[in-house]
Amino acid sequence: MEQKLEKIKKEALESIHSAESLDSLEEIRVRVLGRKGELTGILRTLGELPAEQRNAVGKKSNEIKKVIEEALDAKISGLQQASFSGLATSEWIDVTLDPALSFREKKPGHLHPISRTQYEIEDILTSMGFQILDGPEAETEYYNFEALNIPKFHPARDMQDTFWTEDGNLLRTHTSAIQIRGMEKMTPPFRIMAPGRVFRYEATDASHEHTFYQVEGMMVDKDISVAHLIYVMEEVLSGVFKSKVKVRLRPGYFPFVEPGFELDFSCLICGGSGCRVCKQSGWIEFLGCGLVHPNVLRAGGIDPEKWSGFAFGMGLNRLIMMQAGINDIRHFMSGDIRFVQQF
Ligand code: FA5
Repeated sequence: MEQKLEKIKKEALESIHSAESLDSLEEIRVRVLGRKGELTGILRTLGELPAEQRNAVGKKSNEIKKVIEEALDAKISGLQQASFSGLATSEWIDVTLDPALSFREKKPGHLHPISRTQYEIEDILTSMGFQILDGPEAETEYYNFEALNIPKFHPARDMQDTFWTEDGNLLRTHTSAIQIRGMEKMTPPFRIMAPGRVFRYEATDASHEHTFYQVEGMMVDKDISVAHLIYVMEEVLSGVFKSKVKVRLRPGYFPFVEPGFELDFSCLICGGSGCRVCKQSGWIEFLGCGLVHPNVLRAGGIDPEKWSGFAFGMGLNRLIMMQAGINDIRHFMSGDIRFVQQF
């Protein structure tokens, strides 16, 4: 037994000596002195030893325990001391460094142009009483098409090429899907807006992306007319461009509005006299809008005999392209930091 005790002591002191971290010292303590440790095991079985051995082994075990504990304590304080003195070299700050220099090296981040314009539009619309709603990017066919008066096999589905999921759902092709979700939640009268990312299964070019951003707006109240729509659109655009903007409507077809319109705004570059950007027309094509179709109100649980509404859906990417003179929509998704840093 004595030999066994000496062996435990020798091995423990050797491992303590060569330990390089507080964690490994803790492992040694548990291995030797822990509840199931080597030395604790011997102390526990003292009662089973013959009386003449019991005292001697008990005394020896306790002496060894003390020696090991002292060695552990000494090594722990040694390691702690060493780590404190190492702080001076590992965590120093050069107080003489020019703060302007270090600031330039670490450029602070800023909002992506899409987020910035989205927040601006949110501010303008919420100041007019519009409430911001959110909806899922992976949608059901019902919310994206059917409830919007676009039944299966309707040719209008071809206007928005769709990414279908294997389980028969889809990636929303427009934020109009949130119109129905909104109507289900709200009680008229209400004004809602929904910014979000949308997806279309189409080939990309300088003005078409497969993933882009839209902002949807919808107002439902008594006797809503096209005049309300025009007023809200002029307010939004004048706010975004920070100067008075005029809009005009042309007939446009979207199954979820009747009448439906394409909305253009007066070209800010030439003031309406005609230039390259507006293709000499004085107007820039901007978004789709109209008065909410009675079938859509009904799908949202709203009585079209009592209530009417307008809705619009604008493309954020193209708006920012016009604002900032960006000539290719694919820059937004390129992940090129040089593009984002310009804003
Ligand atoms: C729609 O998405 C309708 N939901 C808009 C609407 C809402 C009409 C409410 C009536 C009432 P459209 O497919 O035209 O419509 O898209 C709206 C805007 O999204 C376009 O004006 C354009 O700015 C942008 N957009 C459409 N397709 C792309 C594309 N592939 N890449 C980038 N922007 C696009």
